[in-house]
Order: sequence, then C-alpha cells, then structure tokens
Amino acid sequence: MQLIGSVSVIAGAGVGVGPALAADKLRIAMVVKALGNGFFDACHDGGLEAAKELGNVDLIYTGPTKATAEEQIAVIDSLIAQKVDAIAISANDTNALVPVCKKAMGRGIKVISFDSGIAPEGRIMHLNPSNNALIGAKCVQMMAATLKGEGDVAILSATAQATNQNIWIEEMKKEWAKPDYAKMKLVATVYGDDVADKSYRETQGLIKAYPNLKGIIAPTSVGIVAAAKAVVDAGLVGKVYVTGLGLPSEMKGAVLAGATDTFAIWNPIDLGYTATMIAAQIAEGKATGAPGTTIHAGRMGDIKIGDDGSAAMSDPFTFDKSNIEKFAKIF
Ligand code: RAM
Repeated sequence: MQLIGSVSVIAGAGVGVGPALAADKLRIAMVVKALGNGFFDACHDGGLEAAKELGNVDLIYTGPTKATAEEQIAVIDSLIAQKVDAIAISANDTNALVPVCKKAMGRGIKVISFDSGIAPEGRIMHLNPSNNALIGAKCVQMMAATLKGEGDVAILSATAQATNQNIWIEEMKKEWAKPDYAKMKLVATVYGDDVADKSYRETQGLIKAYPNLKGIIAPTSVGIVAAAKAVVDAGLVGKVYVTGLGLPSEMKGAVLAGATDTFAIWNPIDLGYTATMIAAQIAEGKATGAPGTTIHAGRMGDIKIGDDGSAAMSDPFTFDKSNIEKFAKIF
C-alpha cells in the first residue's frame, strides 16, 4: 500500500547524520476514507495547522485509493509496522476495522476515529463533526423547504458500509416519519461509493427509473457535486433539486446553476485540526480520551467526550446563493 504524506525518517536510519531526527516528534497518521476527496484534503489542511501549532507533531496523511475497509486495513497494518504514535481514522466500515485497530492499540498506538466512526472496541474515542440527529434532520428539512414538502425524493449516499452516512440516513428517516413530510416520498437509496463517476451514473439511473423524481439528497461531498452535474447535464434544473452535504468550493457551480437551492456542511478544516489535536494530546498522555473527560483542542476550545465515548463539534451551516461565493474561497 502506497503511503502518501510526510512519512518521517525512521530513527537510526541515518545514524549520526543530519539534524535531530523527526523521531523525537510524535508521528500522527490521519487515515481518510480515500485519497483524492476534497473534503479530506481540507481535513488534511486542518491537521497540518494543528501539527504546526503543536510543533512536536509530524502528520502522516494517508488512505486508500478506494473507499473500502480492506484497503484501509492494509494502510493501518503498514502504519503499525512504522510504529506511529497515533492514528485518527475516518472509517469505511464500523466493524471490519475493529481487529486491525485493536492490534494497533495493543502495540501502544493511540487510535481515535473522526468523521466516520469505528465501533467503540476499536478506538479510544470518536469525534463527530456535528450532532448526527441534527445532520439527518437538516438534510430532510432543506429538501422539504425547496420542494414545499411535496414530491418523490431519492438518497444518493457514499458507500453502503460508511458509518457516518448510514447513521445520517437513519436520522433522516426519523425526521421523514413526521407528518410534515407526508407528501414527500422516499423512493430509493443508491450508493455512489464516494466516486464521482459512479455517483453521476447512479443519479442518471434514478432520473430514468423515477420520472417523477423531484429531489435527491446526497449526504456526501462527492455524491452531491456529481448528482448536481447529472441534473444540469440532463437539462433538469428547476425540475430536480439536489441537496445534502457538500463543500462550498465544489458546489458553487451547482448553486449558481440552480441545480441546488441549499446544502449544508461543517468546517472540514476545523474537523481535521481538532482530530489531530486530540490524537496528539492522547499520544502524549496529556489526555486519556475516556468517556466523561475533556480534551483541550487549541483554537477549538475544550472538547467534551460523552458517556458513549464520542464528542460532537459544531452545528452544520447552510449555504445558498447568498453566501456560496464567500465560503467557496475557504473550503
Ligand atoms: C464525503 C465523505 C465524508 C463525509 C462528507 C460529507 O467527503 O463521505 O466522510 O463526511 O462526504
């Protein structure tokens, strides 16, 4: 498995040569669902900011080329061999990564998950970007506001095993069950695997299969852009609306074209920054990450870990024509 990022020089490799080796620095690996995803690139930026601020951290940014648990297991095995100090992972599967993460923890590596979680046995704590129920409800509310509560709607998700999207879809369904949405019907849920091409094709499939389709909710930054593009390309702007979770920088075209009325997201830079700060504090023994404790995460303040071993950051923020250009410059 190829590791991309600032992989540190292994201590002793160049005995007696060069400046103080990076070995006295903490090596923290940020393992993302897949490389080449703008959302994770922004998390990486936040991680680099935290590493710089802390001064004693080398950040290794890595992940597979495809968003699968199998490929992430290979990445983690390689990080275990490199004896990194901590791993912050956005998981492609809740349970499949538990054994390898347990193995890492057994070797003294501090493992946390962020964005998309691992089951509690496989990590010390999990950092949610926001409250899951709020994210799910928000997606349904945005769609209902655009469609005035009426019409056929489909969900275009990431991979079928993604912890975070699956939780958000469950939360969407809870909101959807309210009488306010009685005339808005969920007709299908499809998976674009966080791959632009596949998400585009799945959207085309939805448009074909459901001639009365009025909306698509894509709770994935890759899926939402691809779905909006498919709507624009099919000449369906004004007939089919796309909402969900996306990056303003990637969604500017969709909003200005009218394929998307509103969408939401949290700040991925802050998420990567906080995950790195937390991993560093735990690796240094300055925090345990145990339920009920608090970890100081630099400019993000104190992060409180709940009894379930997870913490949540800020509320999702909504974007539309009025603010997209401003935020598109940031992430
Ligand atoms: C994609 C990934 C990520 C998710 C965002 C919203 O980039 O699936 O895990 O948090 O979308």
